[in-house]
Amino acid sequence: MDKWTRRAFLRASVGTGLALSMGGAAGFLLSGVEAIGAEAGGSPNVLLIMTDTQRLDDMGAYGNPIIKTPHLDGLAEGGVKFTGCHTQCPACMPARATIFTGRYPMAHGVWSNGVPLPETETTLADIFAAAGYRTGGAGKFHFLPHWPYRKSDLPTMERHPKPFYGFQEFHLGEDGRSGEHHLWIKEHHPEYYDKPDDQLPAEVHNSGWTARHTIDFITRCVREKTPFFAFCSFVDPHQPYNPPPPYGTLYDPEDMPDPIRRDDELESGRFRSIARSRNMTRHTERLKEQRAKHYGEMTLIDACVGRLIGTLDALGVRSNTLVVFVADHGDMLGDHWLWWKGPYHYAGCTNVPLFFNWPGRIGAGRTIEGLVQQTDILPTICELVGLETPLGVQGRSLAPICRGDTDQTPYDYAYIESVSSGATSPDWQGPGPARPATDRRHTIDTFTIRNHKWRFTIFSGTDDGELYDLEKDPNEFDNRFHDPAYSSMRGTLMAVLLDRVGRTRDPLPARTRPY
Ligand SMILES: [Ca+2]
Repeated sequence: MDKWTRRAFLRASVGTGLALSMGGAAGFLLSGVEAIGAEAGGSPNVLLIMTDTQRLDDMGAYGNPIIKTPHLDGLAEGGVKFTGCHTQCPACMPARATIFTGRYPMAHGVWSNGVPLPETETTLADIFAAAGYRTGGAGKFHFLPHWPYRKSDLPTMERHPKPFYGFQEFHLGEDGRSGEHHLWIKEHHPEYYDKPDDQLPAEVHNSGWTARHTIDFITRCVREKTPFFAFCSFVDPHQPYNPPPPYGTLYDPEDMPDPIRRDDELESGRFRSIARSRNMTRHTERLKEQRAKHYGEMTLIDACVGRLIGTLDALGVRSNTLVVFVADHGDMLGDHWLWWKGPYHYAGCTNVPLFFNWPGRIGAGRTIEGLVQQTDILPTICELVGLETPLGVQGRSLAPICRGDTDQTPYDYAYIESVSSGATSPDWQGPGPARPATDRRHTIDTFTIRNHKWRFTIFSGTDDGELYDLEKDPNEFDNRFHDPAYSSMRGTLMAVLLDRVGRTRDPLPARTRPY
């Protein structure tokens, strides 16, 4: 079945689940969860939990001795934890599109924030809906652009009475208190409408709201004996870092680690102009205050995850539910004088936590250090629950690793790209005038391969790049790209990189005639 035919098939299948889910949505959020009793049999459920802008080391289970994430740690240590997962693009929309399609940015087409996920792509939710599952999600999807933070006109189920990228039920609470979360506060908690996040009760905050919708969805599915694919997607610990009480004061800034950086990077580093323009990153004390609040946002998320897992336990479906956790990308948090995320392919920005937990089905306590990618999440979930992976998926299934058949990951190198374009569509709604598609004057694309020994990056259209010898220089300080001592290795890595660039393309649109 080609992509177009398959899409039509999925659309038809999704429609059949809609009436049920719309009816169920009328029942509002539960204050508590009643035990249903018997363990549900039949098709296994899936709970995909995602965070936004979480580094690998923003979790106790990944070696952070300060941050408190006991529920996430328990899940990670009770399953298979990957330490070598890299995003294929350190930006929200491309990373999410990759996780949901199992395809590289140059295949699904979401090469940057601001590009909608094409309707022709098949998402995880499409696959589960077609298999007879109930599909529901809450929180940050970011399949559609946010800019300029349209507070009220993002899709809601009322306004968009059809599945949203395969989700029969969806509650969008995207960045900047927008979408349905914004509307909900306005209607149900007007006293907090003008308050910043750090003055909200945790239950009104986006994280609490996202968890509650997910809990409500799961509870209804179990009661109606329908297998579910649930997506619980937290907007945090994305900036601004301002968690509600008590999470904003949970950590002492003095306890925060120093950023990984060196003075000479401000003079000669690739991103020195960006680093210099962000005055805040100069001040270590201020950085540590922000990091303490970033950690606070993670601990609130962890409390929410504890409630999600408690719900699965109370409903008796824990052992029939695959739980998957991943972040879309990392955060520089002051490393290399940089902040947030961007086309920086340092580990702080690209290396994300990923684990699979399924008591009795996935062995506990295993840590896999080999390289894996966000492209692999979709085929892994499909294989673990017994669904066929659609044609066109480019990632590799990690199910054999999860089952304990092997510790060997499918890659010698992870691949990362950040592409840019000066051109904008005629529908451009950002600052400044629209620029024609032929305007490529500002295009510099960044392509990277990395493993545990090397990080190699090229900037297209220039003779510049980055080459770090990670065994000698794990913090990516000394760029050997132009070092004659590394010229042979540079050639070898260039060949590997060009091969990956070529193999990640998927020409679109599909042709309609032989010639
Ligand atoms: Ca935040």
